[in-house]
Amino acid sequence: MFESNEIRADISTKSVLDTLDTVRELPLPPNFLWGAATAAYQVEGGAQQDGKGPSIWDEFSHREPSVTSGEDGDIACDHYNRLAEDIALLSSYGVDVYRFSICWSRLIPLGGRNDPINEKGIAFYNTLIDGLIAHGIKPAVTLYHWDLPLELHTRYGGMLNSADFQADFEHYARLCFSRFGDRVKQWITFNEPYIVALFGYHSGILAPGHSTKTGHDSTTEPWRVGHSLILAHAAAVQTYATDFLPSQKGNISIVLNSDFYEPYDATSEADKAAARRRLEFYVGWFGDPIYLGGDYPESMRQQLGSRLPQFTEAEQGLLKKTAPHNTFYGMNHYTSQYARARTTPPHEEDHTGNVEELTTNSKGVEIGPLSGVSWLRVTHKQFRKLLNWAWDRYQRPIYITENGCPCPGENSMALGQAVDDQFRVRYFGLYIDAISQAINEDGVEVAGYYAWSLMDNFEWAAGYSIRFGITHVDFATGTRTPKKSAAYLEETFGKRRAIPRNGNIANGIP
Ligand code: GBH
Repeated sequence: MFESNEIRADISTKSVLDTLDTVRELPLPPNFLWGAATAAYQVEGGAQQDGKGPSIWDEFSHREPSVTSGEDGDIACDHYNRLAEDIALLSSYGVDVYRFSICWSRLIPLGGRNDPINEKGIAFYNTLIDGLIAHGIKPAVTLYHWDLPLELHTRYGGMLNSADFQADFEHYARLCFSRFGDRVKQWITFNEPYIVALFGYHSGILAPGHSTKTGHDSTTEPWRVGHSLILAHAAAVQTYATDFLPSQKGNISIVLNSDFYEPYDATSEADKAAARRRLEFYVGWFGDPIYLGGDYPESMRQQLGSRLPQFTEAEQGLLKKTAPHNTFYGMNHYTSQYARARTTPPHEEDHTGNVEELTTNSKGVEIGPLSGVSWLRVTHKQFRKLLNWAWDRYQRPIYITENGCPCPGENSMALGQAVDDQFRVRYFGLYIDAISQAINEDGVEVAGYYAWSLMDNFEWAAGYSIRFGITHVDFATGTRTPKKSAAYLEETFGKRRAIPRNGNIANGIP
């Protein structure tokens, strides 16, 4: 499964650049926000510092025999010990926003609602938040980016236990709102629930590594985990809306990721339906209950039957009540694929809506040029379509909470070549053009763009070999070196926004 992460050192960046479209530098609204994003386990390190408890990723990345790249996040970018330097770096890039995640087991080492709180963990995030604000940078905080306190997994199966997980997450969220909410105005509960449920409990590529191969029931676990995530999200939103919103006046929502899907055969009704169904299984799974306050998409109910949990009446009430408090749509987006309807009945473990996912269509046309990782092709035109799809369905201002790519062959380049990241510059430029078109030509509300990632980091199961940063990190020494894409982002957002950035306009969070 890791072959799919192979880098493409065989392709020279120049010849690949020739296959990419030209950037048009189309305009953006003056109050459009831009920034950079990271996640705790991918950058912090300090795995055992200052009372932090272990998370499922500490356990998973050390599991023997190795089930990932063999690398771990013990040190990662050592961000935990280089905080001042990294805030200065962000400031030098001129970002409006920094999206980071809080490591739950730094605040509550055992994770549970009756477990002790670690004030040193709170102090770390206070220093970060205060440092950002002192530099005029808005913090956007993710409560959960995949690092569940290990104890909750051992104690009751983590997200497989909806009631306990909901209660513990609500308690952790409340702690964060009460300690940080005076200064944090954009909250994200969960990063990519789809990936948590399917990569954690179906393919087993991510922690905790459940799959049929490892003796777990992948025909039911992902759907139960998804259910728990939706309910825990709703509980946190309810708590925020009731106890914090009146005084703190911030925003809260979730981040949903997905590819966009084009029909494999553009003339086939079955493939067109397959492309629509694929998005319902990807995004509607979470988006419909959360933003529409409704049930799972009908297509999912039909295929999954009793394996898809039911919402009780009380749960439905909670979803209805909290739906309007999700004031934005957080979108992580990287790439797109073709969807082809399968002609055989769905396999019990199918999670796609019985759709085959392909990179080449019926006419032999590739969806887009390959980046430095096999799952990511440059598909900016499909990005514009996904923005329209999300806006039409959910009618919330969209924040692109992650977008980025590794350059072909980047990991095997010398520093001087790696920081001259023209492929990434072009990718950013094209995707930002797509945002401009969605806003100005299609009437979609897009309010911000957070590049993934501030710096090269621990790319989960792929370890350190896949680099998404706008900053190069030498993992042996921790040395940071800005790449050209960092300067490009500052320059392009400066140019595209009608008036130059100043203290007054970076205030666009609705
Ligand atoms: C995001 O997920 C994550 O939020 C972020 O932490 C991560 O660093 C970033 O993407 C870049 O990957 O190896 O063929 O099995 C995006 C969704 C899910 C896309 C896992 C890649 C692995 C495909 N990702 N998927 S494969």
